[in-house]
Amino acid sequence: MGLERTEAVVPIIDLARIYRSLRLIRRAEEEVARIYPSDKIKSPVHLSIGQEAIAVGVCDALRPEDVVSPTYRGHAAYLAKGGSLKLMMAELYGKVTGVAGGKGGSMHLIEMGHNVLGASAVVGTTIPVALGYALALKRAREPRVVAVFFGDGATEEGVFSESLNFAALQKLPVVFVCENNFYAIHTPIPKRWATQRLCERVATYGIPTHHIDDGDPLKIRDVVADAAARMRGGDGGPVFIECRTYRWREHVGPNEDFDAGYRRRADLEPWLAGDQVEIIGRRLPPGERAAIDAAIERELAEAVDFAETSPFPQREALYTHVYAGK
Ligand SMILES: Cc1ncc(C[n+]2csc(CCOP(=O)(O)OP(=O)(O)O)c2C)c(N)n1
Ligand SMILES: [Mg+2]
Repeated sequence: MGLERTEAVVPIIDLARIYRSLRLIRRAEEEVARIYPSDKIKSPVHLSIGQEAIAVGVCDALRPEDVVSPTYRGHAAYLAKGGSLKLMMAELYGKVTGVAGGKGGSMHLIEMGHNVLGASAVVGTTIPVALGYALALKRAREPRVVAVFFGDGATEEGVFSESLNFAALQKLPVVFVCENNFYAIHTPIPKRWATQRLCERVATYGIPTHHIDDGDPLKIRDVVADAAARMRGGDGGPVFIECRTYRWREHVGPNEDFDAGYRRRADLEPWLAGDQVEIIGRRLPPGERAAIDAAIERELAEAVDFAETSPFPQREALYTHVYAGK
């Protein structure tokens, strides 16, 4: 039998912690966008401004020993899981102090100290890797769970369907998190899917599904906390959450793109009105919120300074980390 849902297995909701995480990610990415035209950031950036609440809701329900598998749009999952802002910023600058020694960039964040698996630019490919990790955890009987993030576009890859089947069959402790922002680059879902009934499709594999429309991090947290408690008790297989969301900036790069012809600024308006950073922020006492904001600005300034003053890797670094063990 699975564990009952108690405070012992589900951490208490701490709105200040959730707000801090949301605000940190928002401000970090705004800062990346501000710096980007200077060309000091050497890596393409896929910003998740507007989508932060999904990673925050998921990660707030996890424990430090749990694992997340982000995508190339992965700053939010990395930071929400506790990854260092300084080391991320240095990575974006291509500096040797970055999380991947300055050789991975924004799309290849990795931080095993916080159980953040390496991200990849190749759509869908991290899903089976996350499953492999979950299989290893299950075989070792470790009460840990893996949350794997991917976009709506990734659900079109064959490996997504294979992974659903395998995870359901093996009852793997995996939380599948689809960040459905309605677009794969510039192509909207109606041009890609015959129906929008993603959860129904996933349910046919024997996986419980949840659909969250407004990006509310507390609802997302609740679903993940319940699922994780069941998985830790050895009594739960995978779960799938479709979180609808909206990408406020262009697919890759720091700018808005409402003049690109594939979507309208009016489509953004409801998402601005439903901005979870604001919604959660308004629930805090103003003084507490201001103190969190001020601390984040200090942390950001330190991270940018760290990235700017760190050295680039040496030429010899080109020949390391090419093959495993070297
Ligand atoms: C296997 C593969 N096919 C195509 C691409 C090109 N590509 C990069 S991002 C992307 C869109 C993916 O959309 P989605 O999964 O919805 O994620 P989002 O970018 O919206 O977060 C595509 C097609 C790729 N990187 N890898
Ligand atoms: Mg998408």
